Amino acid sequence: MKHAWQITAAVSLLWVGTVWAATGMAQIRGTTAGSPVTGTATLTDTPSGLHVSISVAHVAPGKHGLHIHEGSACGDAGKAAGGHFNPDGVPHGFLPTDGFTKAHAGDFGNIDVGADGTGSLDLTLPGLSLAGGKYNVAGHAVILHEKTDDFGQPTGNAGGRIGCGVISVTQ
Ligand SMILES: [Cu+2]
Repeated sequence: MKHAWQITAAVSLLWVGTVWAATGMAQIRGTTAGSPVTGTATLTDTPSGLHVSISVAHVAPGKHGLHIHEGSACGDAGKAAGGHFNPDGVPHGFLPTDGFTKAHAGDFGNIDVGADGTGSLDLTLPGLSLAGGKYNVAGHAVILHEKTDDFGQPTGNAGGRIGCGVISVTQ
């Protein structure tokens, strides 16, 4: 039989794990047959927001739009991921500076890819989470676009979807 303090400790750890320590990832792959695009998104719930670290490789140099989309599938050249993750039904923007009232919750802007075909993006986004609620990104798809997000309406004119991966909670 467990002592009360052991049960309390176990419950506390579970609570901390659920609220602050959740981690997730998405394995990004090319959306068309033979595409060399690869990448990884690593997500961590922290007290200051969801830390998102994304790296990609084998991508054409330049800025590429990077968003969380509503769907949880990557088929049909990425179209299966649906529209942007936009639980508030607001205009398109850049979440880190525009916030939830002027940007979609999935508006991560662009990832800058260098001449060697690799790029990385690190953002900490207050309000986003892996642990439930309106802004829970778990189960949604990370989409890497063919072109630059110019922040025009309705979705930034970023063209086709060259990379995609669905976010899963790992811990
Ligand atoms: Cu997008």
